[in-house]
Order: sequence, then structure tokens, then C-alpha cells
Amino acid sequence: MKVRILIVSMVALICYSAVSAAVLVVAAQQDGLVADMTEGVVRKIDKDAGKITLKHGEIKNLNMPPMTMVYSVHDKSLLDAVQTGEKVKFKVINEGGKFVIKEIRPAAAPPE
Ligand SMILES: [Cu+2]
Repeated sequence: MKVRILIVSMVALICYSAVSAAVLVVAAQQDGLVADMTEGVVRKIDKDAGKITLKHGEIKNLNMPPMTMVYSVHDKSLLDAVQTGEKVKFKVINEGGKFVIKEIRPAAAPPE
């Protein structure tokens, strides 16, 4: 009888863990914490303001269709790696309603 209770408890615990993990992944995706690299072309760089204008493809983690728009960067030094007119790959997240680029690099560069 004790063994049976133990097995039932273990199964319950495993199910609970699996559900918790799945819920966390979904929550992270909705917050944009799990972000894919998106392709884009640099239209304009404003280093003083820490902003970059990108013509970008679909951004799956933000559910955003292709368009041209201005983004803030997490750190102004990120802008040193790219140039106007260049094809880039970037990672953007939604930080409390504000889209912030966390990572950006020339599309030709190998991933780190
Ligand atoms: Cu956009």
C-alpha cells in the first residue's frame, strides 16, 4: 500500500513538473524573453539617442509582420557592430511595451 502511494505521488510530481515547465516556456515566449534572430536591413543609426531604424522581416516572438521602424538598443555599443545599409540579424524583446534590441550583428557574421 505504501509503495502504491509513493508511485502515485511520484507520477503526480512528474506531471506537475512537466506542466510547470510548459507554463514557464509559454510565459517567457509571451514576454518575448525567448527571442529568435530576425533578419533586417539598417536604414539609419542614431548612436547618441541609442536608436536604430530597421527594415525587418517577420518577428515571430513579437508577432510582428515585416516593416520599417525605429528600435531602441539595450546598449549603445551594440550600434558599433553594424552600418547603415547593412544586412543584419537581431534579437528584439518587448520590455514593458517597449521594443528593445538585445543583440544585433551583421548577417554575414558567424554566430558567437
Ligand atoms: Cu517592426
